[in-house]
Amino acid sequence: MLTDVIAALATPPGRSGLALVRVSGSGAHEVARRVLTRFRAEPWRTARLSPAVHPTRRELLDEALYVTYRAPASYTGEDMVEISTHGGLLVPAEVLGALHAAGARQAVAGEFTRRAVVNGKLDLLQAEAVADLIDATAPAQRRAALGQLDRGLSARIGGLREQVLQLEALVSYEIDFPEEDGGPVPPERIAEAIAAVESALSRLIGTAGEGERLREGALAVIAGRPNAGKSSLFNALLGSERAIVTHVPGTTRDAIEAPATCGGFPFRLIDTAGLRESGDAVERIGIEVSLRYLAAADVVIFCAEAGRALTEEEQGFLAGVEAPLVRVRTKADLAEPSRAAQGDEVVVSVQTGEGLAALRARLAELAFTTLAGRGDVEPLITRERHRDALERALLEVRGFRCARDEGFEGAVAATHLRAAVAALEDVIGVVTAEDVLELVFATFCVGK
Ligand SMILES: Nc1nc2c(ncn2[C@@H]2O[C@H](COP(=O)(O)OP(=O)(O)OP(=O)(O)O)[C@@H](O)[C@H]2O)c(=O)[nH]1
Ligand SMILES: [Mg+2]
Repeated sequence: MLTDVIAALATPPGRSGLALVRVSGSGAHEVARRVLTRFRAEPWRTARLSPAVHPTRRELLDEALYVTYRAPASYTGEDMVEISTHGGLLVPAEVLGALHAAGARQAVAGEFTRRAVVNGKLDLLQAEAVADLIDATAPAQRRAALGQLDRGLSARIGGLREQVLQLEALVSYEIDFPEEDGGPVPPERIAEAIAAVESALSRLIGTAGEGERLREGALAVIAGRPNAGKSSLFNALLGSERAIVTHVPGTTRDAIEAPATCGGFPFRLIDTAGLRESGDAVERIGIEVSLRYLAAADVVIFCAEAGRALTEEEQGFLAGVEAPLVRVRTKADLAEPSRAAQGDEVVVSVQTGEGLAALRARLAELAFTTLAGRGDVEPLITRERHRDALERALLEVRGFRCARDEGFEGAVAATHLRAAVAALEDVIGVVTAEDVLELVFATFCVGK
């Protein structure tokens, strides 16, 4: 296991008041001592001031604040030093350079958290939660990440693992005492236990749709005829003039994507080219792109001006939409109020701001129905990695049930349960293979 001393900036380079440089590994304190002239390791976890100098040139680089940690009581589980320097481009980079000159190696992306996992400070789900928290742009993402960091998901999957182990214990009686009448454990009891595990696994797998959408942002595609006010609505939902708006129909030629938060949930909002028969080659391509996005949409926001009847084309389009749909009537400020709303339409005006809050709420409800309805009490799975492993576990439990039904020998059937336990352990990261670690930490930032 690698425990050499690593150092990296934990804050992004750029103009800022402060920056944080982290040092970790066995020998981290000695490395820091060569740079921080007034370094003292103890007392641990106490902030102290020291000049930071280059170890060979002896040039003064900064007046820094530092905190020491002793293994295993640190984020990585190793000896650590965290140095707060002044911010900006130069000072943090020079302090980091000094630490390298003093014997530290530049950390690779995610290496601090990876060491935390290897040293048992975090399980794999918690490490992923750290990355999710850093990437969070919407409050719902933060809540899910914090719940996962607090071992909410680990505990749930640990509970499932426990359930499978108990099932294994139940059937092991049968294996040990096969000739007893019906075995010491009534078969119904085993059947019930199998059903309970299967349904608990299915329930958790059922959270994957919204869970993965929560991590990635729901794809909300704005569609409608040219000039319907799509780009105006797109800009209003973003709160910035991102897309070009003109009175000329066919203004938007290409799909434009931007992240937006609606009702506390993350969305990837797409403005598209207006849908119509067009002789213009560029516009036609734009329309084809619109249709591709529509096919992938989690929610479709259909726009038509308030106060007019929908055309046959529009009605045909609406009939063909498969994703959840919000029907929006735009430019409410121009329409007569009595004719504005119909059925479940949301009437909006980007001029007055009318209806925008209602539209945001509706989008959150449609794209995150369960999450928006039930709050955050239940853990959910947010990655393909989790879903794959849980599906494997479910398949093995089903395999176990079938093997029993077909009268396989108990020990043979039980191998399925072993495999199910292994799949669940994979998700939590009880024993983690090197390639799984590589995959999980590939997307991390340096310094985390
Ligand atoms: N008064 C009023 N005008 C609006 C409103 N929304 C859009 N408009 C106007 O309607 C015209 C078309 O708006 P866009 O947002 O460019 O329409 P679009 O659907 O993106 O059009 P294409 O890109 O051509 O498909 C512009 O002149 C906007 O200023 C609104 O709420 N009130
Ligand atoms: Mg447009």
